[in-house]
Amino acid sequence: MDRFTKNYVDSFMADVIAKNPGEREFHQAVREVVESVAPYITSYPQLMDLKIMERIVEPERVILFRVPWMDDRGEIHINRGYRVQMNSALGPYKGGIRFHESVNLSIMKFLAFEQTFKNSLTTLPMGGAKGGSDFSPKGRSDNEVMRFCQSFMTELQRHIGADTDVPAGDIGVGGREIGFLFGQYKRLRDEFTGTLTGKGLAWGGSLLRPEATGYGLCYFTESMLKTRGESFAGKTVLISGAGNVAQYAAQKAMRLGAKVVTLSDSNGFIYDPDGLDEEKMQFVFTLKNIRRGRIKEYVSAYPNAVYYPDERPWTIPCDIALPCATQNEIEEQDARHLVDGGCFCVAEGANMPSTPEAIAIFHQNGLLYSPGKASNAGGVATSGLEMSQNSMRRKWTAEEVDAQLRRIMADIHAACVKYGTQEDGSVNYVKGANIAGFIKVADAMSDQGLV
Ligand code: NDP
Ligand code: 2IT
Repeated sequence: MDRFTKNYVDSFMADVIAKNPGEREFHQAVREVVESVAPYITSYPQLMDLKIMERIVEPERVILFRVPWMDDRGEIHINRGYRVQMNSALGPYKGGIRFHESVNLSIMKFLAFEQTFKNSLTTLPMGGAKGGSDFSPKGRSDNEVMRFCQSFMTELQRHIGADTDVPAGDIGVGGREIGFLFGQYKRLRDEFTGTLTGKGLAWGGSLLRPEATGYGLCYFTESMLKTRGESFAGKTVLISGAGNVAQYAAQKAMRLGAKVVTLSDSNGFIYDPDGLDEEKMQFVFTLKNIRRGRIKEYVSAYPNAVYYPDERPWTIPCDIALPCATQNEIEEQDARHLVDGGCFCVAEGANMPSTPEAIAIFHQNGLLYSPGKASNAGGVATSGLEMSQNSMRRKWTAEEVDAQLRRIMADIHAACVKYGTQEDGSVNYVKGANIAGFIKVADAMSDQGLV
């Protein structure tokens, strides 16, 4: 980076930090994008004059609201609801809803910011948004979750719509929550539209949407591996998380011939030296999605496996790591462990799971490394396909959706290669994804005038 570009990044970040004090995750996500696109921006004075980057980091709208609800014992709880409508240059706002006790404005803004570039990469017409609440469904009854979702949607419904803003799931929001949210939306607005994605298959959902993020992650990883003449076959794979993304990443990696040896949750991880198989996967689906249990229960069913409480999986030797839990779950020391353990490929299923220090270690050691906005885009891409099916009032077969998902992931990989190939022939997927995602949004914003 030349001195002029470095000065641009430094002064830009100083402004962002001053304007958004304490928003650590938001600063982290912005810095990564600005560092990638600064050389591009500084060579196009028009983008500088139009202040495209200054506009992109300012959400078009932030909605913050009270969510009161009553638990099964009659006690009243007050949570905070959010919807950050970041950018609508490419289409209606689109992005998930997260229910987790850690949710705050910084996390919502970083996710909405990432979503803007991710959605641009999918090639589909979607703007960027994110929403959620500091409510955790963990340990709550179905009735409590329903009452919370109804209260949340009672306010959110006035800000969303099929052509305005289309939410979906994320951490803590799966099929059950989308059902309750959709029911209340329909009741209040008296319309059966595709305003949420991730819906049930009988009422407007798309085949393969539940699988899409994990499957798309594996399709993207296959393309990365292919650049080195490699594949999943025979590789040892670490996966973190045990939720939606982790489950289907594990299933697909296993079906592509890999040995998946770990899964985790916020309490610890399980290591199964024999690897997952179809039967073990069914156990995990039932454990997590029906019984809503904890991953440590895996070792009671499969005693060859070991449970490591309060630890992350990254110390286990592997070839490939697929982080699928949450932001900043791979820190510098974890990255060193991965490198020392023989890992040569890290593809992110979660959003921003690697810290900047961890990413630097991956790059220094020549790993194949892809940021979530490229490799986990299959989820929102299939949400885009669900929107298309809803608009046409049609339903595509699983084969049709899978073929489109594969094509989209291949196109995203090609875009990363186009904009991220270095002089030595290696691909910097961070640079590639950020520049490719940015150009479309920036061009659309210049076309649409000062809004
Ligand atoms: P789920 O709620 O289904 O699963 C989340 C998993 O991650 C759980 O195993 C959870 O464990 C674990 N986890 C959550 N927070 C933490 C934490 N602070 N520390 C350690 N573990 C944690 O969510 P998803 O699978 O949908 O989402 C996982 C990641 O993928 C997120 O980063 C999300 O933003 C991203 N993503 C999701 C997409 C989707 O379509 N669902 C699309 C693209 C990205 P526990 O039960 O203990 O909380
Ligand atoms: O982070 C993400 O891309 C998601 N949680 C999915 C969003 C969506 O609208 O499907």
